Amino acid sequence: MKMIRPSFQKLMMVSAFATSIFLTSCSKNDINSIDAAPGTSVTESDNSAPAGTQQEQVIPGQYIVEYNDNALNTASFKDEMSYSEISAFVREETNSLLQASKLTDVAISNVYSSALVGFAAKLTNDQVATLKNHPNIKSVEPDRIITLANIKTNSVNLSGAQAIQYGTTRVGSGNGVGKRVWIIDTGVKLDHPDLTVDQSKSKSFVSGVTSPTDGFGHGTHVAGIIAAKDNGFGIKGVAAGATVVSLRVFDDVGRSATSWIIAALDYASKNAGANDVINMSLGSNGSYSLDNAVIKAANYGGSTGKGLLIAVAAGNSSVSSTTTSPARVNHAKVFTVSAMDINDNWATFSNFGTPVDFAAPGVAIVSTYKDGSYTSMSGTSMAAPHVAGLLLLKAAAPSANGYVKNDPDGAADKIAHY
Ligand SMILES: [Ca+2]
Ligand SMILES: [Ca+2]
Repeated sequence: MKMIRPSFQKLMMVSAFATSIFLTSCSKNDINSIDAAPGTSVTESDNSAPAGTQQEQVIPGQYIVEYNDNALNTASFKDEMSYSEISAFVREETNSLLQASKLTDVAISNVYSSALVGFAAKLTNDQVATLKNHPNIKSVEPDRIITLANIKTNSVNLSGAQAIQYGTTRVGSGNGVGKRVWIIDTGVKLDHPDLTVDQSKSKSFVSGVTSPTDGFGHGTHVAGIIAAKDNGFGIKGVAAGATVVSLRVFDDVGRSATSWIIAALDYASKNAGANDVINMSLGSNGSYSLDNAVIKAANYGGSTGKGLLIAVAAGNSSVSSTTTSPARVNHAKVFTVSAMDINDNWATFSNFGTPVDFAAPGVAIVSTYKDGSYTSMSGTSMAAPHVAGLLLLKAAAPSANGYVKNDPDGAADKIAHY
């Protein structure tokens, strides 16, 4: 179906991943052609720099602070209070702690109440030292800003009957209507005709940006793989017709910060329902706070068992995913996903290693796009949402069907299946 030139794999690898947060898709200028379904035509759109040339840099004076697990016992009243009430409580307690510690002029940019409990703030070196020594503080980590290059796309005009994509066929699909996925990404095109977006719950965590729509062109693609409607046109998602919530953490030029991503996890933890799913087709080099926020989201609800199921992209740097957050998180409800092609062959850009739970299709995937149309993209960003769709359908770990070929770590990943 898709013709891939030999240069493909090399071009996927441009990421300076060791020092980057990434959106785990790659440029598609390497895809020679797309044999689209009947009634389709293919056009090239090649007006951007290669994806993967992202940079991650510390934001001077900006930190993510986490409380010890029982310092502010928000879990004990999380069911009685609204998200804004519980957030206000953490802000109040934080102000009290800062005052008691004689820390003045601290600008708090985020408070976290429902995944990890803590805050993000501007701090001087002396203030950081004081907080690190405070008995109620577990960690103080520099916040980082992440800048992405544009993503190249091959736009696909799906003007005929609905075309079932190979990835959906390979992993299996079902009726997702009434199920709900929270997508932490560049936003989602809110009125794409092939998607059902819950606009009231969707939210931007980007500083100075209020709209949760997709200004960059990545999150809408992820959304379609998971949840495109079974409606006779366009494509069909793995959990077709599931409701999408856009949690936007990248701005129009592809910039994010670790503190924004944690804010999105925090919001989802409190507001999601039982058996909801989070998709994270993003990552960075190791971040203790980001890993911890994912673990806390997966544990949310504790013995009541609500805890969210989370699909995470392994990353695109051909390295062990043990170097990558949150891909390296090992948790029964967190599923790290490597990428393969239409023939079950390993996508050589994909990260590997023991954190990987499943392989899924991630090469030349056609899905919904930010302008309301359809496009092809490649990356572990496209593999993770196949697994997110299965998590929605099963409310549990996917089954498996076969093993990926040529897995570089010598332990072939199971291929996710309904
Ligand atoms: Ca459709
Ligand atoms: Ca493996």
